[in-house]
Amino acid sequence: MDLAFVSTNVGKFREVRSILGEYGVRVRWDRRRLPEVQADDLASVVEAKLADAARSGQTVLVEDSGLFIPALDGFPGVYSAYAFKTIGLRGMLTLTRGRARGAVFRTVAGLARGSRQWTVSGECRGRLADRPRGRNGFGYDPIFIPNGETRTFGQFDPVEKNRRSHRAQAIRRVGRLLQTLG
Ligand code: ITT
Repeated sequence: MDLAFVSTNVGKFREVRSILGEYGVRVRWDRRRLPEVQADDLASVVEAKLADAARSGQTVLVEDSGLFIPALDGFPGVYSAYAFKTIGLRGMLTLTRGRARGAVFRTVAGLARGSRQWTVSGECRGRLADRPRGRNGFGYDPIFIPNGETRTFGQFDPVEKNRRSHRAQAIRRVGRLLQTLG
């Protein structure tokens, strides 16, 4: 089976391709920037992305992810891409200095086939590192340490990250869904 993954982010594409490969799904990268609505939850962003991306006769996948820091009332959350581009990893660590280190990565994925649509989610709990560590992954990976670990996602190899990340959980749900749909 073939599926189009619509995203500008090559790091996401690589992870999604590898995970859905386990389910026998071939993922094509549709590198389009979809208009991102200003919404305060990932699911609303995904619904809007899906409405734009869905094409009749194709199976289309989109997702939106974010890093939620409880000590900052959930910031950057849905503003994660903007915060990454503006204040970056160092800025995020400065903002959180002296505060509780807890952090949660969340992904909401949306799948469309014909006129039918599904959304699934995944999350990974952890904490912020004191400084960026590791060169793997992308985005906030060098400052995020999943629970039960001492290393950041930036220090995980891609296979390890795909075993436990927020995206891996959401995309495995997509894989199982596709299997039941046939
Ligand atoms: P799209 O075209 O798919 O929207 P994007 O990079 O704009 O790509 P998001 O809005 O979902 O995607 O991403 C929010 C931010 O969170 C962005 O800066 C990402 O780099 C970062 N991010 C998303 N998933 C991540 C992950 O697994 N590890 C680290 N950072 C991640």
